[in-house]
Amino acid sequence: MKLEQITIHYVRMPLQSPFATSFGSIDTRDCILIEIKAEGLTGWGECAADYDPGYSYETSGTSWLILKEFILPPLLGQDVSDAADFQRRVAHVKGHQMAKAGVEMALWDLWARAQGKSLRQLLGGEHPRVDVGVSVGIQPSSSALVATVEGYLAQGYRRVKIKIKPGRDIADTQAVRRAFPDLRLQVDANSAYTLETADALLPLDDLNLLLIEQPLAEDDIWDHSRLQPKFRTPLCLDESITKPSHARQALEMEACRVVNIKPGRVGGLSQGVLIHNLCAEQDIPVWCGGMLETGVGRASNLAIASLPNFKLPGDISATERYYSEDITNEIFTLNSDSTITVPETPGLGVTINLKALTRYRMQVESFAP
Ligand code: OSB
Ligand code: MG
Repeated sequence: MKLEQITIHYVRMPLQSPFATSFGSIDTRDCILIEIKAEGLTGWGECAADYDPGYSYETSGTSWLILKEFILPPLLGQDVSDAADFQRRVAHVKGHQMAKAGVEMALWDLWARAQGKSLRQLLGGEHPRVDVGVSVGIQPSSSALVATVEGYLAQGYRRVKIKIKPGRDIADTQAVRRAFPDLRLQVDANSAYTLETADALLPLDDLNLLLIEQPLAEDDIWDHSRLQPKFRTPLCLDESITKPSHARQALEMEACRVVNIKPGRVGGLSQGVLIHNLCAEQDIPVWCGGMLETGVGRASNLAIASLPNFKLPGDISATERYYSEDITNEIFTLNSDSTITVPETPGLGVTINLKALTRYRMQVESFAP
């Protein structure tokens, strides 16, 4: 489709409650929404980069710059036919996967709308609803954590992930396990340990966890391969996998036994599908991570999570877990079986609430050929 106009919207959304991880705490979520007009249709995408570089080197600020200077100009006025074509056109930009992924998402929305198909159909997703869980930030105390988890269980979530960091790891996880002996439970360290300090995590091996997510640094895939044999619990990589070749290398090194796929982190939905397929061939289960997305990114996550090798519940929670007012008119709710229904209308299956968009928008810029 010939891309006639691209608009980038910088948005700051107030979170329902502060979200604390090993790399910091936030009470607002910044993101860039990408709007592309082509052949009478409009597609929307979301760039998942955070305001600060705690999770990844990419930030909403760097994404804004890279989009404006290097990714959007060569696309304007061009006929971009499919994801492979898009990836070729942005291959001159090293890294900046989240900036690329936001544009790819908007293009998928356009391509799907043009064909009258849902994104799930276009990606080859099979499940009309997907298993989901909730990612719980670090709380003021272990007892506060147990109470927060209890609240989510009362809402119907059947899988919980808790964030950990040095000093807030074993006791917190033990407290949750003691309170909920049968809960599907996993932990996420967001790379807060080193190969030397990660021995502190060994007691987690007795807590029947689904997985331990990203204990070591992003660029320490090799060290994860040294750490995994010390645990019966599967390690899962998040930050380390920023492209399909990293997934292949991690599996060759046996650095993990589960992979977290975030389309944003890996450069787009097409790259997420490639990693999904690679893991499926090797019997490595994957699941869909989250980045506190608005309804736009959430719709995209639901579509990819409906592919068959997404064997573990995703970090895709109901809208109300994140925002009291979302940027989309559609609100995602939790079904009684701890699933969320994948949108079925053409494209991403969501529409933008323009009032909310203008309320939360800090900056907007439009580009045409
Ligand atoms: O590591 O999975 C992560 C949120 C922002 C950045 C990184 C992560 C997260 C989450 C939240 O865990 C998942 C969600 O969107 O519910
Ligand atoms: Mg993670």
